[in-house]
Amino acid sequence: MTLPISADLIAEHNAKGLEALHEDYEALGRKLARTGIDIDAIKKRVAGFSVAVPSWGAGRGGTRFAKFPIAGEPTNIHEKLEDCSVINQLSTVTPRVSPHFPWDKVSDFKALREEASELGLGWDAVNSNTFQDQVGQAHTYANGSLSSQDAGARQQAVDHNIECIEIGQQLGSTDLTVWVGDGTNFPGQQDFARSLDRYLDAASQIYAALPGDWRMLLEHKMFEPAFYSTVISDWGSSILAAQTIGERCKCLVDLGHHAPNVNIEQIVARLHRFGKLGGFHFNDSKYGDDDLDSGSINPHQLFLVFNELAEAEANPRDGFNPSYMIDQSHNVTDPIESMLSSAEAIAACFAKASLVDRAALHGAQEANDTMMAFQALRRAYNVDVAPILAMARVEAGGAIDVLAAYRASGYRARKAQERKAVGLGAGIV
Ligand code: LRH
Ligand code: MN
Repeated sequence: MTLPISADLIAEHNAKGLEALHEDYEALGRKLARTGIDIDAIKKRVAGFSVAVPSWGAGRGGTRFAKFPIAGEPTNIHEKLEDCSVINQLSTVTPRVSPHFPWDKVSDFKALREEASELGLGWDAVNSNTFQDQVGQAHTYANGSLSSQDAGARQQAVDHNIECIEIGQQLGSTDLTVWVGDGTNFPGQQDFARSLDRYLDAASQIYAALPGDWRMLLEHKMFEPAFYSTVISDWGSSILAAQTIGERCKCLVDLGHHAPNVNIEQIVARLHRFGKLGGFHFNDSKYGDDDLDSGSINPHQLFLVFNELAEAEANPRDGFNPSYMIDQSHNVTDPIESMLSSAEAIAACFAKASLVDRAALHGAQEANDTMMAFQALRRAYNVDVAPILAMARVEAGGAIDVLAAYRASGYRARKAQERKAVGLGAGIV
């Protein structure tokens, strides 16, 4: 394996902080032991945690107004994999990449799989794209894809999703994420029931092509690109569609796809209750689908989502195997730094949720002791788990301070010399 950052550089960086880390870790260990928690057990859980990074997040993102590229940003999937490898090398919690097609299309996927494995990376869910027209495409998606009234567009979208499955099989993936932007901008533009029925019929054709060990993850979204109605607009439409389509059709929760202040942690509990919790796209937002860094706006909500995941893990329904993936648009930061920071925020919420005294919580809930129930969560949320995350990272060959190590590596400046410049543009990629 030839990794982009030298192990010596990471060791050198860690050497400066190791003594302080051990001090902080032992102090936290003594504090947690007083409440009966074994810090090494939490570290072991954290060492087993991972979240996938989106290939499309390795480059700068943008809005409809503009995208401002940075020097040395990746220009193809090969360079994106290199950057994703840097994130995993330093964080040790992002060993998989979630690709998007046709953005990441190559002629030899077997070679791409080997290339990724050489970089210490595997593959998570593959994402289809029927929200953009490709050059030379026979049928436009301007009026929708899986729900389009145009049978040709629907069949084209079905075929594309099946092609994504075939690509995913070559990469070793076992999940297909299906997000469609299908919807309307005007009342009356399309019939809600007929649109959904067309979607269900087309999605069922994709499901019929799903290999036995694969899942199909439906991603709901309230609005954008449609601004009056969206075919799969919320968890209700998604779970009903997943129940209609098939057992291995599950629901994916993109945190940014809900109206402000929606109780997303309750949606997680509901989807799990009915055995339909398939996965996540982690990010954060203040207004719309802002695709901001996970935990950067509302870290408490992310903690409450992981609290529900800890409850779900303890009470499996049709198993418990949600895919954890990041889905962000890095418009103003170095994408590698944003994904390092986001992976840390996500792992921190997983660790804090593991610190909740569930017996105390459940006891207080049964006793209607509201304050003590809330305090059971708040006590865990208030723990600074950074020493646990850093110790787990160091023991896995990662960096104590991921951002400092990344900056010390001079990786981006090096890539700015090697890579061709990305042109100005707009949009997410
Ligand atoms: C839609 C979405 C979806 C991806 C796209 C890049 O907003 O969240 O998951 O296909 O972003
Ligand atoms: Mn998403």
